[in-house]
Amino acid sequence: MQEIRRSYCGLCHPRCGTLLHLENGKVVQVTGDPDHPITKGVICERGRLMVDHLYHPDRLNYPLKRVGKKGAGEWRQISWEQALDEVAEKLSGLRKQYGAETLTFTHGTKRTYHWDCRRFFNLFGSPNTCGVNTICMCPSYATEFATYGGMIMGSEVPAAKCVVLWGCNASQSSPVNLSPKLIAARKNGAKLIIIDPRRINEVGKADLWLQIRPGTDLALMLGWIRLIITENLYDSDFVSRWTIGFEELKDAVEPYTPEKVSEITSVPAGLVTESARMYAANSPAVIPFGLGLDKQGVNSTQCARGRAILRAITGNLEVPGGEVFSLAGNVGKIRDAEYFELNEMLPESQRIKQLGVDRYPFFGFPGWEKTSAANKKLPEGYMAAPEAWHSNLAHAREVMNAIITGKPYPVTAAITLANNPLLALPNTKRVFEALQALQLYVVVDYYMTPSAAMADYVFPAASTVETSELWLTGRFCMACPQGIEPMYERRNSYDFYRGLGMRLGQEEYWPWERIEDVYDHCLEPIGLTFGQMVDQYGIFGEMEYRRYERFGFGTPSGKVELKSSIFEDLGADPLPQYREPVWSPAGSPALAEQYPLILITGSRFMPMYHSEQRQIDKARKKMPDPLVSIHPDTAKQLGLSEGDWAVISTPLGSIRQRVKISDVMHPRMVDIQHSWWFPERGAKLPELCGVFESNANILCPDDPEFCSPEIGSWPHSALLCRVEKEVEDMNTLKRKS
Ligand SMILES: Nc1nc2c(c(=O)[nH]1)N[C@H]1C(S)=C(S)[C@@H](COP(=O)(O)OP(=O)(O)OC[C@H]3O[C@@H](n4cnc5c(=O)[nH]c(N)nc54)[C@H](O)[C@@H]3O)O[C@H]1N2
Ligand SMILES: Nc1nc2c(c(=O)[nH]1)N[C@H]1C(S)=C(S)[C@@H](COP(=O)(O)OP(=O)(O)OC[C@H]3O[C@@H](n4cnc5c(=O)[nH]c(N)nc54)[C@H](O)[C@@H]3O)O[C@H]1N2
Ligand code: SF4
Ligand SMILES: [Mo]
Repeated sequence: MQEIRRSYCGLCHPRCGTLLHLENGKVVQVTGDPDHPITKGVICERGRLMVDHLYHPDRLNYPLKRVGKKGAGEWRQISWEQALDEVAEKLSGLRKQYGAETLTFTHGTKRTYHWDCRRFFNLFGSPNTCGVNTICMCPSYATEFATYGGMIMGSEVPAAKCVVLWGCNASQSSPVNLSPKLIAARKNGAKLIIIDPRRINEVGKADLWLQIRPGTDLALMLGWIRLIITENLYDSDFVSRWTIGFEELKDAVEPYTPEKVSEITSVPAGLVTESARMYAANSPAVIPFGLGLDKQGVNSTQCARGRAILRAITGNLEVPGGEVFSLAGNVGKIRDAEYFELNEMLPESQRIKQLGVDRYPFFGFPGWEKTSAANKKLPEGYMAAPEAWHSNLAHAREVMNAIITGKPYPVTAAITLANNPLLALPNTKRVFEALQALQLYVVVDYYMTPSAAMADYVFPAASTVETSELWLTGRFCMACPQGIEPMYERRNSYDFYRGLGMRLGQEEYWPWERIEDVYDHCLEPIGLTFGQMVDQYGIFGEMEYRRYERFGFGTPSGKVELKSSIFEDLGADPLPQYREPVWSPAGSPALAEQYPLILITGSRFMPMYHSEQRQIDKARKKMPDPLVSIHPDTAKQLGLSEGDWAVISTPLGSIRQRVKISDVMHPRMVDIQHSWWFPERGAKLPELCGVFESNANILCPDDPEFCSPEIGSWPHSALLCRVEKEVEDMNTLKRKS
């Protein structure tokens, strides 16, 4: 019997609408849903792998309890009831012994609901959720809340007259969302400026390409701001009516002449000037989010500030074809994630224990409380509220250190859901030491990952087609329907947290039995049920531009704060100041003698999504091995040929990847792929699926001097390394030693 059911793909952010083709109850093919109002039938090559993922023989299908030594790969299958009972009992005991802050959580990029985790943690009493948000998008969001009281959730790219792709590899990272919008913008005659140390695919269609030295973007931004001010290219009406701190900003950027910027960034001075003029003269203009800025460590937070300032002074905020961040019409009335997080339930006495908050108050409760308070002055439903899960976090390094040392207090238990800390977080050795030291480690995942292999309990997760989702953005709210019943005993994250909460005295806060009941509650204010939303795919709100004319901005002053009062109150630089990266030819010349090449990591590539798809044959056929990209001249000097195994080293350690010769790279730079592990090698120690062999994060540091002083963002880019031809397989070497 054949059947077609509507569902969605959640293998990355856009939540593309899909059709599941079933034969005798089994999904045999996934195609795009042509009636879907946003994705209109398009899905990417990864989305087409959903069938392989859904039925993969390595999928976790039942809860497992560790029976052998940690990491020995010996498990017993138990029921969800028993697993939840045991985990809850252990958590309860640890909370009694050490306090609720003894439990931590590590998260990845948004795959599941997240507010359910925050709700559970707030009710449990721990402020210590941590993870990749410290470097992924959230430094941008948090600083945008501080600067103009909202976060850009989707620039209006197709209608823009100028698009700046700044550290954003759209063809590989956003093939279904940003990439087609760029093409549409170009068709409409938009200018395209690329600022990227690599000659990415879009360079071929661009008006200008600035091959910037990694980690120096802030200097370029300050140069752009200076030029835009001195040549009177800014929107003086907007600046005088709607910003504060302009004079101070003007003074702060004064040193950044095109010549000085050129010296720092390696971009020719003429190009600095030409690009700034092109951006300022072609409004509306947009600078979509690019991780190349968030992942550069010391300067990342102020880069996000620099970009926000550029958007504001050029008059591009909240205009058609520009940078829009207010919510549209009815969409603003839907109960949002922050409503469900229950942050108010976590008392001050627990908030102050958040690990890392002393060093990075802006990214913990103090900063979040300030951005929240400013946001609450606006009428309800006008702007998204700053969610605690993406702007209020413990710092992962501080958490790992506390697990290892017991200081400032014992952190003894951790939950990981939809994250692979051994591959996603920097300084893998420290993370590994921490996972080993935990008294209780619980992982919820699709597969037995290297991180899951270190757990005491592993729970099987439902794929997105086995559950549902309400996906809220500024313009529309999308209802993503469950395609099929969960197979085996896979469940969604809501069931996991509710199951734990119900066993830990939180019964009154989990009244909704199923996730769809929660969505009904979300939609109550607009008089729809989740089922009705699914039938109509979602709702589009009416967009009102320049609403600040009526209500102001959600900042303490009600204006765009070019000089940030929130940063100033919290002891951070209120105006952006450029810092030389800690490891760089100019910043550490002695080190650069031993490690002469600039290292960037993690440029996205299809069809992989972070550490996923490594067990899917069709994906591995396309990308069988981890690749290090090297310029032909550099490869020649190092005696490297295409396909050789190379050893890449930083002062933190060495890994091996296969050489890809590519003139996309600057001769002084190399780019290594991130998140590589080898599921085929077996999930037990010491090999642990080869997680220590080609993993980029073995090379990436996270000590305080490498991190941004405001948020603690660590560097996955703008580092130094050495590359050598592998003389002998590192495994052979290891076995010998
Ligand atoms: N060196 C370097 N490191 C980086 C980066 C880089 O550029 N360079 N990028 C960083 C960035 S931006 C990010 S966002 C992180 C990504 O880091 P993560 O988001 O942690 O990504 P993964 O390592 O793939 O781990 C995600 C895990 O969640 C599982 N999973 C997927 N969907 C679900 C689900 O619905 N439920 C559950 N329970 N599990 C699920 C997957 O099987 C996988 O094991 O990596 C960061 N690390
Ligand atoms: N295929 C695939 N797509 C993904 C993901 C994935 O794992 N795989 N991950 C998703 C996630 S969580 C994220 S956060 C996004 C990120 O997606 P993007 O924002 O596109 O991020 P990246 O590809 O990491 O890097 C973008 C570009 O930054 C450049 N870059 C590196 N260092 C610097 C620098 O110092 N300055 C400048 N100007 N540029 C620099 C790199 O050359 C690269 O071209 O991708 C999402 N999409
Ligand atoms: S993996 Fe592809 S099909 Fe799936 S949500 Fe992402 S872009 Fe869409
Ligand atoms: Mo990310």
